Amino acid sequence: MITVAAVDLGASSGRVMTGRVGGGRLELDEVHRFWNGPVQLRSTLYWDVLGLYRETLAGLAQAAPLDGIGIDSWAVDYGLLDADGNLLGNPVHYRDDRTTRVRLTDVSSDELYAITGLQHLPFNTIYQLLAEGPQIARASKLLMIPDLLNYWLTGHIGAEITNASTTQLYDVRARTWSSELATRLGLPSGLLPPLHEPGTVLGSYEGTPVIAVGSHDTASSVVAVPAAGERFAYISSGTWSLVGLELDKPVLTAEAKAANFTNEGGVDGRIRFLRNVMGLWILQECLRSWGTTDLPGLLREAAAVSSSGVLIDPDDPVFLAPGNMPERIAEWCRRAGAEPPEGAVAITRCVLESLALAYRRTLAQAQRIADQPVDVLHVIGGGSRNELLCQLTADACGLPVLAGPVEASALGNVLVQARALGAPLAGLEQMRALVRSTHELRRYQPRATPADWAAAEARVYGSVTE
Ligand code: LFR
Repeated sequence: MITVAAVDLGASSGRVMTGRVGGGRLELDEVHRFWNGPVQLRSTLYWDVLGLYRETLAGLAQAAPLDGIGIDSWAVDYGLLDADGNLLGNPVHYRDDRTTRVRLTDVSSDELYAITGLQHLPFNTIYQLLAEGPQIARASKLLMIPDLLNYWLTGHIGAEITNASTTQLYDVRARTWSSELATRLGLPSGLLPPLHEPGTVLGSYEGTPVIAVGSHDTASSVVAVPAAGERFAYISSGTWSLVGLELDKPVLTAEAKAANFTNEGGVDGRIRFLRNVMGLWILQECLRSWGTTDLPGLLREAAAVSSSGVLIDPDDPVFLAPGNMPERIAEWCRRAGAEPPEGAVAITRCVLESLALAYRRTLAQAQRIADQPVDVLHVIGGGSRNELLCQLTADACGLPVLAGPVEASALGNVLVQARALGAPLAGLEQMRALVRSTHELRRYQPRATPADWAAAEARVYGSVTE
C-alpha cells in the first residue's frame, strides 16, 4: 500500500487526511481538521497563513510515517516573497474589497479572455496584484498558497499549473505564463516562478517526498469525479459551486466570454470549463447571522415546506463579501419587486432553490457553448451530502444526479500522489474507476417539474437558456 497525506485547505476549514492506495483499494482517513477563515485586521481581510502552516505541520506529525505529502487549496490568493525568500506581508483574502478600487486599463477584456480564457471574477490574482500598488516592486516572487506552503516545507520555489491557471496571467493555449501580460502590467521580471505539472516531486519534508498535486482544490476534486463515460457534467459543491464540464481544449469564443465561462487548467492537461456559482457560502453566512450551526435541522425543515416561488440570483456581487445575508436576500427580493422569504426555513429553501436554478442555467449554457451534451450530473464535495440541494438540482437540471464522494479534493490529491509514487493509475479514467469501485454514490432522479423551473429562470434572469 502507498500511504500519503493530503493537505486540503478550504475556505472554512483545513484538513490533513491520510490516503492509502493499493490492491484495488482507496481509503481516506481524517487525521486533523482545523478552522480556517478570514481575519479582519483594521480595514483588510486576511488569511491566517502561518496558522495554516502550523496546523499542516501538526497534521503531518500525526499522519507520519508517510510515502508522500501533497497540498491543495482554494485558488487566486498568494504570498509575495522578497529577494531573500521572506514573506512580504500577510496574504489577503479574496473576499477583501480592495479589488473594487482597481481598473485594468492597459489590456482589453477581449485580449485578456483570448490569452487566459478565464471568467471575470473581481478577485482574480491579476486584479489583486494591481491593488498591491507600488509595493509590488519590492516583490521578487509570487507564490500561490499551496506553492507557498510547499516552499516552506521544502525550500522549492515554483508554481503548479492548475492553480497558476486561475491567476489570469497564464496563457491557456500555450500552457505557460503570459509574459506579454506580465510585461504590460509592469510586474517585476521573474515574479512568476517556473511552472510544474501535478505529479512533480518538489523536494522533501523530514525525509518524505513533497509532491505537487492538482493544487487548486477544484482541479483535485474534478480528478475524483466518479464518471464512467465522457458525457458528464460536475458540480464541485462547497463554499463555492463550480459548475461545468471537462474538455480537451479551451473554448475561447465570444459566447463563452459573454456567458463568463472559465477555462481553468486541469490535471493531465484537461480543461475545466466551468463557472463559479456563489454556492453554499450564502447559507453559511445566513447561519452565522442567525447564530446557529444546526444546518441538518434547517435542511429537514426546509425539505418539508413548499416553495414560496421567490428566487434570487446567487451570483449577484452583493452576496460576495461576508455580511448579513438574510438582509441582503430581502433587499435583493424587494429590488426585484418580490416579497422576501420570511424566517430561517423559508430563506434556506429560497437559497437552495436559487442555487439549483443557477446550476440549471449554467449547465445548459455550458453544454451549448462547448457543444458537449451530457447525460448525468456528478455532485462532489461537501455539498453532495445536502440531500435537498441534490434533489432540487436533479429537478432543475432535468438530469440524474450522482452524489459523492464528499472528500473529492482530498481523493484527487491522494490519487495524483499515488500515481507519482508508482501506483498503476495511468490516466484520469483509471483514477475515476478506482473512486467508483470504492465509494458509494447516491442517485437522485429528476422529478417532472421542468415548466416551473423555466418560469423561475425567466423571472430571475429575464430569459431562459434552451
Ligand atoms: C473553491 C475555489 C474556487 C475558486 C475559489 C476562490 O474552493 O478554489 O475554484 O474560484 O475557491 O479561490
